Amino acid sequence: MERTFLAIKPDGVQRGLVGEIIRRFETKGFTLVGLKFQKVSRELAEQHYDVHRERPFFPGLVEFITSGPVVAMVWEGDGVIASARKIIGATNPLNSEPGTIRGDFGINVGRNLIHGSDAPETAQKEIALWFKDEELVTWQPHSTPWLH
Ligand code: 3AN
Repeated sequence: MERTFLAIKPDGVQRGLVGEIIRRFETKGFTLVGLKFQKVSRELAEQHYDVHRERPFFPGLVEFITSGPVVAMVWEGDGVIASARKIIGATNPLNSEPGTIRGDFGINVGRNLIHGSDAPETAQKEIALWFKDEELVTWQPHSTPWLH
């Protein structure tokens, strides 16, 4: 079963949107398999954003993600990687459609509330970076897995 890594960034936590954001993935029908609330070390932040190392916004990105606690999560379900990206919306909240998390709650590309893995390889890498195997819970929410 496909899994993705999502993280509610410090702005999402500060604005009291944790419940609202989690609700969207729950009601869509995806299954939560990992969840933790933590301050992010500079080392973890730099590893997480390694592909952006050469971008001009990299220092600000690391500064921001380490500035306050984040909610790190792993979600599971058919097509969850692409679907979560749709639920999240475009990178720049000014271009995100209403109905998406960023479209409904954000206006600033540097404060876009939530991160979601963009492909199967990045999902695998990010899950391994943020979670130990034993922190992930394999479970069936229903005896009828098609019913959400
Ligand atoms: P996404 O989070 O939609 O996958 P990426 O991977 O292109 O977007 O960028 C990673 C993060 O870098 C974004 N979530 C955003 O916080 C930040 N970012 C991207 N582009 C810019 C930019 N032009 N200025 C400032 N921050 C940016």
